[in-house]
Amino acid sequence: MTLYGSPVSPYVARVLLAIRYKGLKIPLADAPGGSLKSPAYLAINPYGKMPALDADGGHVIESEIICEYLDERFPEKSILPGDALARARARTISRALDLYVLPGLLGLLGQMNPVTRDQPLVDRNMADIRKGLDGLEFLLVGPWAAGPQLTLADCTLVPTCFYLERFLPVFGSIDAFAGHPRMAAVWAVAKADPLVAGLLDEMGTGLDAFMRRRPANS
Ligand SMILES: N[C@@H](CCC(=O)N[C@@H](CS)C(=O)NCC(=O)O)C(=O)O
Repeated sequence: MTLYGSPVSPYVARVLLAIRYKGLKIPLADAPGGSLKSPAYLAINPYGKMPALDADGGHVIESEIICEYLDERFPEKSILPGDALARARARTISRALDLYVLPGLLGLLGQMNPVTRDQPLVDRNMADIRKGLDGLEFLLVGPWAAGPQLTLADCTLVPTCFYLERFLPVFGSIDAFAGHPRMAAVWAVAKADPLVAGLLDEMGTGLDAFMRRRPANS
């Protein structure tokens, strides 16, 4: 098996955390054909997005589906433990982050420069992020996102918190963690875990390199 993508993507990082928690050895590689829009990669993922998993005989796309696929193939150390209700809780937290926090957060990436910033867009995204985080405050269980151990919910929450911590101070208007104590508590538990800490280091290195490569006006 091979996972295509870069750890700077929160969607790739989510799958990497699942892989590492499960103790799997699946290498990470750049998109075949040299880019996400190459014919070779579009034949794997027609949306031209990372990640994609070469699953030995077929491909799986969409980060959450890849995580679930790996958990089914290698059930030994599950990221969806417990009964049906516990699994639903973990999936709900992961889905809520995907739908209600990550789009607004990643939409800030092109708004870093105060000179070229579209302030109404930033304000809309901030309002969306706040609403998403308010809902999560209700959903999170603790000490990990969905209970006593790392689950699919944490695989999504960790990369999201990384970006909340890196991006929101640039815009100055909300402190995601001060206003959301449950989120702050889960984030503190996650960050103290060596597996998570290693991934966060890789994401940080990747994001720093990505920002250096970006045009100065974005
Ligand atoms: N829903 C997808 C989202 C994947 C996604 O948006 N990946 C971004 C990187 S963070 C990407 O590949 N963007 C490239 C593009 O859209 O051209 C998933 O969960 O896998």
